[in-house]
Order: sequence, then C-alpha cells, then structure tokens
Amino acid sequence: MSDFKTVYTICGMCTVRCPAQAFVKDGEVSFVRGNPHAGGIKGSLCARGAAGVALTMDDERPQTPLIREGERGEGKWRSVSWDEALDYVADKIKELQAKHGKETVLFSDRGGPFRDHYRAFLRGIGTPNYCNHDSACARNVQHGAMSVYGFGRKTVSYDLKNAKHVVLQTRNIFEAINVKEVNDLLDAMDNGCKLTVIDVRANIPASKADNVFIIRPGSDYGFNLAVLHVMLRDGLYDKEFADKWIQDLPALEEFVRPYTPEWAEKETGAPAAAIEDFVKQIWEAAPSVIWHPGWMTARYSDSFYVSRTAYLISALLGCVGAKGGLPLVSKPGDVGAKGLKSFMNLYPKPEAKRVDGVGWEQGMTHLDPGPGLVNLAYKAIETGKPYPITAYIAHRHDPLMAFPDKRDVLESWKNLELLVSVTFSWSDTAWNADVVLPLSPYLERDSIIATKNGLSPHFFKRNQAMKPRYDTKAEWEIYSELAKRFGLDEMVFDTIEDLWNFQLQETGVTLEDFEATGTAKLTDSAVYKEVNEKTFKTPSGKVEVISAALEKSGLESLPAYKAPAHPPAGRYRITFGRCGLHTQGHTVNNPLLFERMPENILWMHPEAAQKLGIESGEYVEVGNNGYTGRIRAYITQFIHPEAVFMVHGFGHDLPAESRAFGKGAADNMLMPKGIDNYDKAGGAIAMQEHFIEVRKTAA
Ligand SMILES: Nc1nc2c(c(=O)[nH]1)N[C@H]1C(S)=C(S)[C@@H](COP(=O)(O)OP(=O)(O)OC[C@H]3O[C@@H](n4cnc5c(=O)[nH]c(N)nc54)[C@H](O)[C@@H]3O)O[C@H]1N2
Ligand SMILES: Nc1nc2c(c(=O)[nH]1)N[C@H]1C(S)=C(S)[C@@H](COP(=O)(O)OP(=O)(O)OC[C@H]3O[C@@H](n4cnc5c(=O)[nH]c(N)nc54)[C@H](O)[C@@H]3O)O[C@H]1N2
Ligand code: SF4
Ligand SMILES: [Mo]
Repeated sequence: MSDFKTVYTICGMCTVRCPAQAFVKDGEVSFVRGNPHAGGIKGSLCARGAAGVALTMDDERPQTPLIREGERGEGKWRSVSWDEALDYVADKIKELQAKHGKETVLFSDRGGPFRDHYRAFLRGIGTPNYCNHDSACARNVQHGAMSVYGFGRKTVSYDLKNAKHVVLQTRNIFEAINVKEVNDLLDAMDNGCKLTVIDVRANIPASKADNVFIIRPGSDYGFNLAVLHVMLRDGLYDKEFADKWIQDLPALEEFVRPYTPEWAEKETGAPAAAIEDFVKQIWEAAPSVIWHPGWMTARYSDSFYVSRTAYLISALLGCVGAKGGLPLVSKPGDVGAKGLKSFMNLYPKPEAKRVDGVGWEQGMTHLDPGPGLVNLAYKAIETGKPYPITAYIAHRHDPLMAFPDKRDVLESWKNLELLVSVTFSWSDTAWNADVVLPLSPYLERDSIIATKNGLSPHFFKRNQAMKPRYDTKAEWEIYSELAKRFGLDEMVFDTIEDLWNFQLQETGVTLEDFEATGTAKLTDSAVYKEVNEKTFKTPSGKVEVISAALEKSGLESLPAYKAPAHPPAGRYRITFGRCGLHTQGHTVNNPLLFERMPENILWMHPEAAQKLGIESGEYVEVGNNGYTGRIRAYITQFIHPEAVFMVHGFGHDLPAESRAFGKGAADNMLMPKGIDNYDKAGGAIAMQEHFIEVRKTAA
C-alpha cells in the first residue's frame, strides 16, 4: 500500500467515533481501518465504519443546500448555493427573534465531543435551548448516575479489559458495537472473565455467556431488587466501602426485605436458585465487576430505577473507582494538563430560562439542564408556553425516526416557521424540513479538536481524507458562515488550522503533536483515581440511597415494584434493539450495508406463531393505531413469549432512498402517542409500553 497516502480520521458512522485511518489514492479514499496506534481497537473498525467509503460514493444523499418549494414533506426542493441557504436561515432566525425573543430558537443534536463550536453559536445568538437526542436513549442512565453518585454516567468508565464478571442488562454489547469495548470484553473473557446476560431474548452476547436470564419484559427492576435482597441478607457486599461511602444503607436493607428470589422468580421468570448462585458469583469477582447500567434505556416508566439499582449494586460491590469495575475517569486537569480553549466561553450564558423547564420548573430540578429534554420543547412549540419556539435546527438528529410515531411529532411541529436539518443522509426530518444543509460525510471533513476523558485522557481530531464529492460542508464551516451573519466574529475561522490553533492556545500541545499517531496524549499510562471526599457530588458527598434531589421533585427514591402489564389477548409487547450492520435508521440505504442486511425481521415465540399459524420466514403484518408494517417472521424459542422483537431503523418511506424504500417495518411507528409517555424521574420516553398486533398476511 506504499503508493497510498494515509490520513488519520475519526469514524463518523455511529456515535462511538472510533479512531481510524484512511488510505487515499488520486484524491479518493479506497480503504479505511482502525487507527493502528489507538489502544483497544486493534486496527479494526466495524462493518459500518468500513462502509463510510460507500457513503461518500452514494449519490442518494443531499448533494447541495436545498430550500423547500412545495408543502412540508412533499419532496419539492430548489437546489441553492450555500450563500443563499445560509442567508435564508440567518435572515429568518433574525426575523423570528425580533418578533418572539432570542430564545425562540431550538436546536437539537446527537451529543458527543464535537459540539463546542456550534454550541457557542447558540449562545452567541442568545438562546438557551440546546437539546440533544438523549430522552430517546440514555437519559435514564444519566439521571440514575446523578441521583446515586451525584455525577453523570461518563464520570466513570467501564474497565472491561480488567473485569472478572460483566453483567449485561438491557445491553447488547456485541451488536450495539463500540469496537474497543467489544475487543476489551473478548480479551477479558479469554482471561476468565464471566459474562451474565439479562435480556428478553438470546442476543449475541447471550450465546457467549455463563449465565443467561431471559426475563419477562419490563421486570428488570424486580430482578435487581432481589439481587440487592440477597446481597444485604447474606452480607455479600463491601462493608468497608459501604461504611465509608454509602448513605442510608439501612433504608435500602429494609426496603428490599420483601423482594426475595422466590418472589422474583414469579415476577421475572428467573429461577430463584439461579439468582442466589449468580449473586455469589458476582460477589466472588468483586470489585472487578461491571454491572452495566444500560445504554438505550428509553424503554419503560421504571427504567430509571433499573439503572439506579444497577449503580447501587455497583457501589455495594465496591466497583466504583476499582480496576476492572467502574474506574473514575480523568480530565486533562487531573493529569496536570490544560484543557482546550472553549468557544462557548466566548459568550455569556443566555438569560432566558430553558423552554423545556428542565433544571428550574417545579418537579424538574433534579434533571440535568445541559441537554434538557427535547420532547418537552416540542410541547412548547405546540402551546407557546412558557414562550413560543418558532425556529428549530435539527443537527445530526432525526427526531421523526428517533421518537415514537412521526405523525405525532410532526403535528407538534406545526407552528414552526423555520425547520432546518443539518445532515449527511436523507431522513424523515430532512424530508420535512424547510432547509437542508448537507454535511460532508466523515471522510470528507475536518472536525474541531475534541477531548477524550478517560483512564488516559487525550485530545483527538478528525482530518479530512478527501475533498467533498458534492457541494457539502463541514460543521465548523457551516457554523462559521452562520456566525459571520450574526456578527459573531470571534468564532469565525477561514481555515481549520486557525480554528485548531485557537483551541490549543493554552495547552502547550501543537498541531505537530497529532501527526505521528492522530492523537495528542496527555499522560503516558492509565491513571486509576481513588475514591475520596470529592468523588461523589451528592449533597452528602456519599452514594445516596435516598436522593434529596429526587424527593424535592416529589419523586420516590425507592418506589415499590409495579409489575408490567401483560399484553391484551392477540397482542405482543414491542421490544427492539440494534444489529451489528446498521446504525439507527441512517445506514439502511448505504449501498454496502443494505446489501448485507436489506430488511429487519420479527422475532416471535413459537407459542405465538402457532396461534397465528405463522411459519418462520413468511411475511407478516404488524400494526398499531392505523400503521401497518410488513416484516418477515423469525420464530424462535429464545425470546420471551410476551414479546416480539425487531431491529430499529427500518420501514423507510422516502422516495429519495430507492434501496431502503419499503423494506422492513418501522418500530417507531408502532408506538402511538408514545412521545407523551415520558418518565418524570429519569426523563426518557418509555418506548416499550406498547402492545402490537401481528397478523398473517392475506395470501
Ligand atoms: N423506536 C425506536 N426509537 C429509537 C431507538 C430505537 O431503538 N427504537 N433508538 C434510540 C437511540 S438509542 C438513539 S441514540 C436515537 C438516535 O436518533 P438520531 O440521533 O436521530 O439517529 P442517527 O440516525 O444516528 O442520526 C440522525 C441523523 O443524523 C445524520 N448524521 C449522522 N452523522 C452525522 C454527523 O456526524 N453530523 C450530522 N450533522 N449529521 C449526521 C444521519 O444521517 C441521520 O439522518 O434514536 C432513538 N430512537
Ligand atoms: N451496530 C450498532 N451499534 C450501535 C448503535 C447502532 O445503531 N448500531 N447505536 C449506538 C447507540 S446510539 C446506542 S444507545 C447503543 C445501544 O446499545 P444497547 O442498549 O446495548 O443496544 P440494544 O440492542 O438497543 O438493546 C440492548 C438489549 O436490550 C434487550 N431488551 C429489550 N427489552 C428488554 C427488557 O425489558 N429487559 C432486558 N433486560 N433487556 C431488554 C434487547 O433484546 C437487546 O438485546 O448502541 C450503540 N452502538
Ligand atoms: S463502532 Fe463502528 S461505526 Fe461506530 S465509530 Fe466505531 S467503527 Fe465507526
Ligand atoms: Mo443511543
């Protein structure tokens, strides 16, 4: 490969952002692999990362800025220059701000490390309404961590490589991929690490596990209460850690007393003896245990309490701050380095309060105001309360697929006078937008420098590997151009080098430092920080069983278990998850990945299939509230009989996507009014509280 130029980049095919290396010839990327210098990924990417090349080649993506001509969603566009599109957006925002106040602008994204520059833009134009996607993903985990430890979920990491027992509860680690995590866990398992899977079906991790619990969907909280019961009944916990760092343990002991393994067997289906044995196993492995608090947990009204109890179990096992458990991550300052200069700090915090009420309204003071809850901001679009939202920029976010039932979400957006989608692929949201600002795919763009906090904190950056094939731009260019139109000159840069040098100016790190390996290390070896008085950011400085913040919002710290409803006759609980080959909904139309997996399938139990006379492999109809999807049945005893399961992201109906069009069924469309069913304690939508019909397709 010596005639290839190599460029260090960061994969952009999913939210994980693995370090990558592109091989370039004659200005085109021919091949990508994992950055060989990056620890843990072993030079590899997953299939989706590799398919980044196919994304650049794909002409079924927005190729120029577009302004809507017909009605919203009609698909009639005028292709325009960047100047015209950005003038249009800037003028409209100015007009709406003059009419309704600066805070009338809402913005949502997909979170992540590359946000500082565009968040500065939002501050610069004076709106507090920055949101992310997370009420459809991990908000319950975030708020679970905050309520127990006083810090967010990313303040600890998962030391999978050194773990002795990993518990995956609602966590499909080998299909919902993070390459480093997959490799680390497989290495640990080679060294004897045990694996336990608690799921509603046998996913890929279950096929490699030592213990598998296929439980009744939605009964996880009951399972965890029984685990706590056994731990506290038999003293299988780290007493020294508990004495020093856990507040109100007697209240927990008292609370879990009735939740015996025998009780849990009836509720969850997990055999009592197996629960007892499992608790002994994790106690033997403590503190090198990772009880994963979950990732995509926007599933039930009590998912927040599942994460909370997972964090309490981890604390009792002494895993917080432990090697092989949940070690505390370091930031640059913790290892004696200086952090990047922030663009956001260029502007003052906007004066207006968040429109979603998060952080200030009664009942919402325990919630993390950083990214708020975008679903509540949609309510404000509808009602104009506490003030009107009239402009919305969905940046790297497809809420119409990410939230339940796009018809309901679209209805809530009716009062928007400006809807902008910044995206590299078509999506329902882009299709319904007024303006589409096309982003260059990851191989075609530079990104701002980002910080990776962790055991070995470092800076990393994405370098453009090839020029954009179409008239698309990088994020930093789009927001520099917009900022210019608002006179925010401090955040306007003509070249990426100028921008990077702005970020690095106080760090002592230079651009040359990234050249050899693609990252700039801030420490030579992994740092394991000990738990101390400053670790837990709760009012007591300890792990809190009873959370004053929750109780102030009128919520319980230890609510009694409520059994999930059984499906009505002829219906099944919808459950969903990931597959290794696709990212959410945005890769289904990728030529390479589509070829590998063109449609999703419906997992169902033989009992259900027999009743309906359905054979494996035949197409069936799934329906709820007027939506009908067509999907192939996959009949397996390895799923709970109350549930059906499908991979999320299919059932596209956009004419612009010829491959994905009409393939498989859309799980999100089977959740009518689901956008309103959100959890007051954890903040996330409860997407699996819907029962769907399955019908044999008429011959
Ligand atoms: N029913 C149901 N709903 C779900 C889920 C489910 O399993 N079932 N999963 C939930 C989960 S876990 C999540 S995280 C959300 C995900 O929801 P989203 O965040 O909306 O999902 P993505 O498809 O990753 O990204 C959205 C859009 O951003 C574009 N895009 C991708 N990368 C970039 C980029 O780097 N920059 C920009 N500007 N655009 C980019 C994509 O082309 C895509 O159109 O959905 C949630 N909603
Ligand atoms: N390949 C790939 N990898 C990805 C993504 C992707 O789109 N594609 N997306 C990324 C994102 S944004 C996220 S949030 C993560 C998601 O990561 P995960 O949350 O680990 O992934 P999922 O497959 O959505 O769900 C995990 C498991 O929950 C199970 N489950 C469903 N209902 C229940 C229940 O009631 N109880 C229990 N115990 N289990 C249940 C499902 O069967 C599934 O096996 O993946 C990330 N990685
Ligand atoms: S997990 Fe796969 S798609 Fe996601 S960043 Fe890594 S290589 Fe890319
Ligand atoms: Mo997610």
